[in-house]
Amino acid sequence: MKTRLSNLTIANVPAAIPRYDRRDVTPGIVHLGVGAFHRAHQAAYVDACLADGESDWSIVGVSLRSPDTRDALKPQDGLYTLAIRDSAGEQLQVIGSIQSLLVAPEDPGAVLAALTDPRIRIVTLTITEKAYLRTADGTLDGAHPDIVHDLANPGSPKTAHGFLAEALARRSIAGTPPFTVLCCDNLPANGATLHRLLIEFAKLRDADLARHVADEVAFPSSMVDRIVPATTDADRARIADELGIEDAWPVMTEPFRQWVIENRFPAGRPAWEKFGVTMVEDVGPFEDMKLRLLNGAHSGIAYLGQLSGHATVDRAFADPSIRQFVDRLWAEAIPTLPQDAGLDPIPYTAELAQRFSNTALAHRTAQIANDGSQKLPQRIVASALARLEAGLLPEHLSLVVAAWIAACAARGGSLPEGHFTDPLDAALDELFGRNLPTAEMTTAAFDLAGFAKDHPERQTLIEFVATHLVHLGQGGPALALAALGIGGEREKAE
Ligand code: CS2
Repeated sequence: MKTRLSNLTIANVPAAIPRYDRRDVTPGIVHLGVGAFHRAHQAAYVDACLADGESDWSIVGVSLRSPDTRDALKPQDGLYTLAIRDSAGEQLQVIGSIQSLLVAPEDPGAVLAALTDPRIRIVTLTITEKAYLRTADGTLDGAHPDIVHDLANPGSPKTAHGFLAEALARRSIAGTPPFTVLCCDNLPANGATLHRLLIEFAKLRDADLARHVADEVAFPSSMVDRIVPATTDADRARIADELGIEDAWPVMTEPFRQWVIENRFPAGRPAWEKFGVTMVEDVGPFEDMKLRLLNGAHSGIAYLGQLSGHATVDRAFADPSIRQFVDRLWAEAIPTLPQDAGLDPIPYTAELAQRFSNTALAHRTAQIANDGSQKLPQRIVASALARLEAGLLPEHLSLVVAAWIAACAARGGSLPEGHFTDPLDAALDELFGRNLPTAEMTTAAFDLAGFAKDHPERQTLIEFVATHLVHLGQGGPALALAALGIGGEREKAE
């Protein structure tokens, strides 16, 4: 077996290594959800700041669920390789900004101790959409068992809400200024959303804490972007060969990266702007553009790709029908974006097309297909409803919703069982088992996912989706696309 990457072995690896003495850095950030995305994105930006001499901003990485990341990285002193890949080749960089790793279910007290450490001035989060525990109408799911648990056991929480609320309460009692909470998940107005949810949670504990969270804690919103496919065993083996030592969990990514952050950090922050981060007053327009154009297209590629037998984004995007569909999807979504924000979606989508064509990433469509019920509202449904409100049709956007339903239903049939997962899986399986007529089934799926809840255009959108589902059922994506005049004659579907 090869030697393991660590502080002791790093000096000779043939990769860029941290240009600072890791013994001199102290923690300034706790990150909740220390998965591959965080390690390819925020941790890389912080690494650059540490190398620039800002030595009091290293990261305490917290996993809220599984010990896997800690188990892989602890023997490596938190070090890991970031492999930046495109058709030109691969660039390896060892990242050193994660100084320690905690696993919340094993030791919630240790996580609270980190969060109440006065040196911690920022808490960042990438916990995925579903971990915000919202009901279909977007409010905090107060009946969720983990929320119920955290309200009853404030000293040993399970959820991000429970940890943040308890830590903020303890800091307030101790006279330690609050940390700034920086949400980095793909939610619209992510900072404001988390702020609202945390106030709701705190209200269930006590009114003073709710007031403290409302008035004294900053929740800037941010838009994060970097494509990060899940690491495979083949990646691990290749990186070990290239480094000459073993790295249990290297992270794969693309050259592109973007981070746009609202500049509200009362307790201070690293000078991220020196390394390409854009600090703004209002991140809204950037977020909408990214969610609706990048993530919206990703979900379309994922579900149509799954139904068409394309395992990776680049292969699906190389399919001329899917490519044409994505161009039309962008054309539908662009008019729903804020027009006066000074952002130009045309070069943006041209760059997206290049990024989706990156054959070195092998970004799996099944990975993106996970959690559609949590992702589609902000990626697809919001643009579809905006179009309907403006008297415009959402023909292509609505096909993504239909493809989501069809791909979910295909698992255990033309797609492998459990090929991707969704928090609604049990309810969806039950729904599909009822063999309802398409229109009723679509309405029931909208009810379950809370899509377009109480929106005046809901019924119209359901009808678009149901029509696509009929085509998908009769002739798969080829027929559904042909009905849109893509890859065949419109008449074929009529
Ligand atoms: C993807 C995102 O898995 C998904 O749902 O759409 O993770 C996407 O790759 C990132 O948001 C890119 O920044």
